[in-house]
Amino acid sequence: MPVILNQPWTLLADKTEDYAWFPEAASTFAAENDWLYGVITIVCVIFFIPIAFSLFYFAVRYRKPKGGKAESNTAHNTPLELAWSIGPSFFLVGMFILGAKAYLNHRTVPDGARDIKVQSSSWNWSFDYGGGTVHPELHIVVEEPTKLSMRSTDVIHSLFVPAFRAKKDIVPGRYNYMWFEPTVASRKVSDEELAAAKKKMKDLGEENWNFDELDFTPDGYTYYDLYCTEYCGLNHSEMQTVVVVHETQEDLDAWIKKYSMRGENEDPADYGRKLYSRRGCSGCHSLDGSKRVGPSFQEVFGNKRPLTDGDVVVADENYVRESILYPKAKVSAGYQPVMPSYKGQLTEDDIHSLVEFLKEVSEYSPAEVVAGDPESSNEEKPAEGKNATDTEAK
Ligand code: HEC
Ligand SMILES: [Cu+2]
Repeated sequence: MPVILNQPWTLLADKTEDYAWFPEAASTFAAENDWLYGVITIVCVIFFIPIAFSLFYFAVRYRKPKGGKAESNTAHNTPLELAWSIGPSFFLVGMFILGAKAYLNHRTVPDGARDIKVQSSSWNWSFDYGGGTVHPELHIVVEEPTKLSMRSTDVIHSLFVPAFRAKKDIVPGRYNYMWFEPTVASRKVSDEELAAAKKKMKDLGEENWNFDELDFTPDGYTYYDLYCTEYCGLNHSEMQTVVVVHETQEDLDAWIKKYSMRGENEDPADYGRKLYSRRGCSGCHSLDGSKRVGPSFQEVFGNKRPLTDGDVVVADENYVRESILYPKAKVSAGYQPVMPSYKGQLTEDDIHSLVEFLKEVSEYSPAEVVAGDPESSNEEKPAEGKNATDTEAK
C-alpha cells in the first residue's frame, strides 16, 4: 500500500522541513540567531496588530458625514505620550543589546581558529587550503572554529551559509573575514549510492556534478549550501558552492591530499580537465562552442585569434600561458577584459596540464579566424599545426 494511505502523517513529516521557518541549524550561531530573530518578530507583531487595528477603528469611529464641520484638535495628552515613547524604547534598547552581543560574537574570531583563504570572483569561489591545494568547495572540521580570510578580485560579493547563519560581504581592495563553528558533520553516502550517481551523471552527459539533483558531493559527502548573496552581475545566481563538514581532522587532511596536485601517473590533459572545473574556468569558458563570458575552449587552441587592438595571434602554448597569467596583456576581440589573473595560483605543472587539456578539446579550423577578422586570409597556416592531426586522429 502506498505510504500516503497507510501513514499519511509520514508524508507530512517529510515535508515539514521544506516549509520550516529556518533552514537546518548547523553552527554554534544558529540557536542564538534564530531565538533573537523570533523575539524581534514577536515584538513587531505585538505592536503591529493593535496599531493597525486602532488605525482602522478610529478611521471608522470618527468619520464625519460629507459637509460636516471639523472639530477642534486636542493638542496634548502628556501621560499618554510619555507612555508610548518610553514603553517601546525599552524593547528597542533590549533588542539593540541582544543584537550587538550577537554581532560582536560573529566578529570575534576565537584563538586557534583554522584559517582558510577565500577568493571570490564573478562567479566563482575558491578556497585555498595551503600547500597549493585550491578547490571550489569549502571543507572544514566539525566543532572546530574556522576563519575565512576573504578577498574579491572584481566586484562586491557576499558569502552566505544559511545553515550556519553566517554571512559577510567581500569588498574588492581589502580583506574581510568571518568565522563559524559547525556543529553537525556531513554524512558519507554508501559507495553503491555514489557509484550509481556517478554513472547517472555520466549517462546524462553532465559536464559538471549536478548539485540540484544530488544531495552529496562527487566525493560522497552530504553538504550545506554556500552562495553569494550580493547581486554581482549576470550569473550571480549561479555563484554557489557547498560546505562539507568532516568528522575528523584526519578525514579532512586525506581529502586535501587527494586534491593537492596531479597524481604521479595522471595524464596532464585529464588533470587539466579537472582544473578546468575546479579552478572556475568552466564558469566563463564552455567546451561545446557556446559563448559564455569568455570564448569557448573549443575554438581557442591552434586557431588564429583576433585581438581588440586589431592584431591576430595564433593560440599556441605561450599564448595560452600568457592568457592565464596575464589575461589583460592580449584581449580577445569581442570580449571584456574580465578574466582574473591566475598568477601565483597555478603551478607551472597546472598550466601545462591546462594547455594539454585545451589542445584536447580544441577544434582546429585553419580556414577561419573565429571571431571574424575582415582581413583573414584563407591560405595562411597557423604555426601550431600539431593540433590539427590531434583532432583528426579522434
Ligand atoms: C571571469 C571569467 C573567466 C574565468 C574564470 C576564466 N576566464 Fe579565460 N577568459 C575570459 C574572457 C572574458 C576572455 C577573453 C578576453 C581576454 O582575452 O582577456 C578569456 C580569455 C582566455 C583565453 C584566451 C582565449 C582566446 O580567445 O584566445 C584563455 C586561453 C583562457 N581565457 C584560459 C582560461 C583558463 C585556463 C581559465 C581557468 C584557469 C580561465 N580562462 C578562467 C574570462 C574568464
Ligand atoms: Cu557574487
